Amino acid sequence: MKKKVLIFGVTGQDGSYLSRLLLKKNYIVHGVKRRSSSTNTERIDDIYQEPFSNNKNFYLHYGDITDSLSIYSLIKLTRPNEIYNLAAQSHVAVSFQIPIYTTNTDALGTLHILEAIKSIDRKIKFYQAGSSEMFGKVMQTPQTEKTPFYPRSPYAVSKVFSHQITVNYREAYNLFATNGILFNHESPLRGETFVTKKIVKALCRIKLKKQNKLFLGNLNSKRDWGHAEDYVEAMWKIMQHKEPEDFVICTGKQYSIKDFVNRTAKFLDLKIRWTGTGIKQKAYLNNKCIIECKKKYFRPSEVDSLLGDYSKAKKKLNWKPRKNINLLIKDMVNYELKLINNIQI
Ligand code: NAP
Ligand code: G4F
Repeated sequence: MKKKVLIFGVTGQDGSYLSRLLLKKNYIVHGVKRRSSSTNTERIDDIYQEPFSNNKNFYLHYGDITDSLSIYSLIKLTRPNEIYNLAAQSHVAVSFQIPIYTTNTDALGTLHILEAIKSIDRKIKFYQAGSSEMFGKVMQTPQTEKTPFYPRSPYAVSKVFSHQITVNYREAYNLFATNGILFNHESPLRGETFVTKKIVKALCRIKLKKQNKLFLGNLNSKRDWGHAEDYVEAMWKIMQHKEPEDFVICTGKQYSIKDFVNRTAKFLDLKIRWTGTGIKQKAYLNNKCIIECKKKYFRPSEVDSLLGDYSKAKKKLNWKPRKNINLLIKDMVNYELKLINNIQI
């Protein structure tokens, strides 16, 4: 019999890649989308597009992880073998502006799902989308599964709650409940306001003379960036492991935001020149200023440096990242250029 999966957050970057992976692995995929006044299914429309195509292995349901009854009903209706909780208000900077909403979704939402599993069927496997943001003001480098958490935003604090409650339900009720501690992962489907997408999109548009300037925040923070396609494979492997355990998923390489800008500019053959330091940094192309920093993009408390160690995942799951930062940039730039050119037509 085919395995069934229920994905919360199916309309997001990871939801889209995970759905494709699991459909290829012959799963029946049930995805949960939120009611929205405008379309929010662009990332999965090619899998499921009524009435043009009707993928018999892919189903969408309305739901919201802050609505415990809707979660309970969906789990009862679909009776999945595996549940992936990818749903979240996933923007760190936004979490400072809407902290209570973020906590309701990113912390309590997880508990609603775990409670439903506990009362419906304790054999359902559960994956929680944890984040390297939980390491925050890092206590050691590189970060491993044993590194203590020091969250620096309402988003990260909520994710720490979700991580710990997942461990607690595993220990207290013997659930197959797992945490992936994923470092930043990007792709052509990355949300528009995350820094990599913002940089790639703007530099492509500047190259094609469709935009004059890009405004950014802190250029000095460092991230360990991987490709979402590689990371959803890790999620699946975590769920197939014989024991429910927690895993750090990362590349083990670190770059600053400025490095990311420079690599993207180089790929696009834009010869940029920097001046200034801190918030006064500016980048010039042919003596025209194309990048400036704005205070509004800085965070009340920043995570300066993230760098992971994926030794445990390599040893126990036989997982390692396939795409490095250059392949990631190539993938994102090519997608963006194609999109802009299609819009031109
Ligand atoms: P994303 O693109 O922002 O997707 C988030 C998904 O959650 C969207 O489908 C969104 O629906 C949905 N959602 C938000 N609030 C919801 C609610 N109350 N009820 C139901 N669904 C809701 O995020 P992502 O990059 O794919 O990340 C997936 C998960 O991994 C998130 O939990 C994120 O926090 C975590 N994570 C991400 C990274 C990363 O670098 N990408 C790293 C570590 C952890 P709409 O489409 O309607 O907004
Ligand atoms: O792209 P970001 O917004 O990602 P951030 O904050 O690291 O969070 C992402 O990764 C986490 C995993 O570590 C996920 F859990 C989370 O859901 C999300 O996917 O910002 C990256 C860095 C930050 O230091 C930020 O201050 O880029 C800096 N930055 C500089 N200028 C900017 C900008 N970030 C954004 N979003 N926009 C800017 O203009």
